[in-house]
Amino acid sequence: MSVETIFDVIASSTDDIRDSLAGRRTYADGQNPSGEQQLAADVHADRLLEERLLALDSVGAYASEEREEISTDGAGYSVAVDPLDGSSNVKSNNAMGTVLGVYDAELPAPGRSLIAAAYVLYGPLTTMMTAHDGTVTEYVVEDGARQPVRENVTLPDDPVVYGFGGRVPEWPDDFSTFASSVEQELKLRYGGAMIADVNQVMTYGGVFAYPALESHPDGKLRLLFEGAPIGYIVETAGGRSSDGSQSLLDGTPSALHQRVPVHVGNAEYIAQLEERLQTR
Ligand code: FDP
Repeated sequence: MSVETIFDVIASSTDDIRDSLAGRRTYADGQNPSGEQQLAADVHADRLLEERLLALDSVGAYASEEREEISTDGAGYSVAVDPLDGSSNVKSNNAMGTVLGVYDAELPAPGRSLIAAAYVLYGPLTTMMTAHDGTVTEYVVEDGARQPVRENVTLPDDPVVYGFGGRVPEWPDDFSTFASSVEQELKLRYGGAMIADVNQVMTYGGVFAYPALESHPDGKLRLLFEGAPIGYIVETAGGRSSDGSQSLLDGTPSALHQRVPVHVGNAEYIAQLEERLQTR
């Protein structure tokens, strides 16, 4: 029940987040803890979700990609939020998302402490994907309310699409070899916001990756806010996730804003990837 209440707060905040975008496409003064410039829209969504999630009795801690410290308010679950994932897409008016992990532990904690995760996709429609109690459900969100459109979501058996982030010359050779074989089988669909790209995989089947890069051996995405919650959703839907050698849920973060290479999708592709990366 309390997890559904957390999901309801996220759903009921989507109109406010969407409505705030028009006037907040400019950069704010600060950087986020990963050293990236923050947009006014990132800061606004972060403050709004902090206030609304911490107001719930079931939530005791709020951590976000946009702030250094964890905000606390008594006992309860720890929520880790990327308030606006893919926010560099605000400028070009392309899709973005919100990502949420509900951890039954003090943060930083491994993905195995997740008891639920969800994401919102701000596309032509606002949709939400939730994973909890072994089930993934997709909703359309209208006027802040969730209407289920797909229950017991599983990755399609016949994968169709792939999307890989980072500059190709920066990919390690073994990842490039894996990518070349994927290109022979699947169709490229890449938009530059993890949530939008992962949602294509959840819809059509396939594989998404933001791999390790030569300049960033740990990749770009953050384990607690992005990698683990997405891994939890994809694995609950029957797919697999990997940091290159193990499930994203098995990584133990030593820092709140730790980065991780992210690979998620149909099991056969993640198996191929791990085989390729481990035969270096
Ligand atoms: P953004 O920086 O626009 O917020 O982690 C954030 C993210 O977007 C992901 O959503 C996306 O997959 C990735 O970074 C894209 O980064 P680059 O355009 O720097 O490759």
